[in-house]
Amino acid sequence: MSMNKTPRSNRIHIGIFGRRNVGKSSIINALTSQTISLVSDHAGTTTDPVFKSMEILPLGPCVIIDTAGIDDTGTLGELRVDKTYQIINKTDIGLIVFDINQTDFSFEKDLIKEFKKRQKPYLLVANKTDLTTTDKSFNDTFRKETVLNVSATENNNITRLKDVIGKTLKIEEEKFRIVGDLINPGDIIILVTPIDKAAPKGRLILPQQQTIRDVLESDAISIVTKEHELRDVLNKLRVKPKLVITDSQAFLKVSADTPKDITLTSFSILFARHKGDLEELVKGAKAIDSLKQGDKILVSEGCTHHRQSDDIGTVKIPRWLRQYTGKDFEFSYSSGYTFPRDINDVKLVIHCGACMLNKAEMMHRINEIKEKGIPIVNYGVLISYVQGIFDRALDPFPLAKIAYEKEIND
Ligand SMILES: Nc1nc2c(ncn2[C@@H]2O[C@H](COP(=O)(O)OP(=O)(O)OP(=O)(O)O)[C@@H](O)[C@H]2O)c(=O)[nH]1
Ligand code: SF4
Ligand SMILES: [Mg+2]
Repeated sequence: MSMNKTPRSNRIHIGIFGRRNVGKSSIINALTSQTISLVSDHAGTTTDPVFKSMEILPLGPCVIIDTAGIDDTGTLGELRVDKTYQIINKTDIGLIVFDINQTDFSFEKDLIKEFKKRQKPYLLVANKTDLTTTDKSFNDTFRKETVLNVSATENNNITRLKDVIGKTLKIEEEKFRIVGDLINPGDIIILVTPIDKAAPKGRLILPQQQTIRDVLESDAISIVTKEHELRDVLNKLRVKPKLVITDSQAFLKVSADTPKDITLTSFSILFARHKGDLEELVKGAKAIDSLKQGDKILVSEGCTHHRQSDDIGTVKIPRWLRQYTGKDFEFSYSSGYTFPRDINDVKLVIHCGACMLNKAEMMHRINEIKEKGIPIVNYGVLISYVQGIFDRALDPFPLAKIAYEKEIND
């Protein structure tokens, strides 16, 4: 596709932030190797955010947003600060640029906070490395952050910067795909969707629809079947499917019917990753084994769907937990957009697949629960755990497996 035909909304937005005169515009020039941003040695040259569409290799079509330096004071300054925060909302990735010889970092730390609040990725860029003779490391100032040392005017480390931008964006994109990052064009994906009493009349539920859509967007092929026909489908196929995705409730049967050399996972695990934080939800599974008789467990659902007689949250999950642990627990329930605040004595939170919640809402819940030190799992993770198929269902997600193994070894 020609870059001119890529609409701005589909381009990667890279926002450049930082104090005045640190070299933001110069970094853009270096990234694009062309002079499109006005550079000068007077602080405050770029007064309004400048949007430029361009193609940056290997990133593809981008919009670079050159912001005004925002360490201004006074009313005009406040307005500018405000504008900059709005720009953060528009960016897919932010570069927080500072001068390598700088000693005060309060401003950059404030910017980091704004990015974190919005769950936006960012990189720290220490510019003007040509003006320092010491080998500076910012490990003490920015623990856990990625800091890249560059020189915009000398073109030092700019290729690496592009590379890291690309990698960070890729990780971010993967977080938001349902399954697209796991499959290739032409792959066959089998979706197993039981049609039982709980299934809505005349349609498929949202996670199934969205997964089919994501498979199609990857130019892959989706075959939708019920659990009883799966074996037959597999026999009729001449090529091995890339992946089988099943409703968690049919996991045992589907796992038995799917040959071990075919990757199998569940809709809820895919959505745990898509909507929340798979690593955190997987780590929470460890708590299942340390639950004590009578412990309080909160089952939380994202919407108030009509409950069936063998409802998953109120009937099946309590039953499975009792069977697995041999203990009885005190369950409480919440549903809809409200989430109980007074949960300090809860030993485990079990959340639904959150198909009706957006990622921000689910992340907010996970973070709040995590801050209280309470483990959280979701339906899919719990079901696969108590049914002994946890390991298999997590095979496509090595990062989550590592997080879990770390947790049990701690
Ligand atoms: N030595 C050196 N000078 C640099 C480097 N990057 C930028 N400069 C200089 O720093 C000054 C400011 O650069 P700009 O790119 O205009 O900085 P800016 O952050 O866009 O500034 P505002 O738009 O005013 O906020 C210019 O004189 C640049 O030539 C670098 O890596 N090394
Ligand atoms: S939001 Fe939760 S409870 Fe509601 S339909 Fe989706 S998974 Fe079920
Ligand atoms: Mg500038």
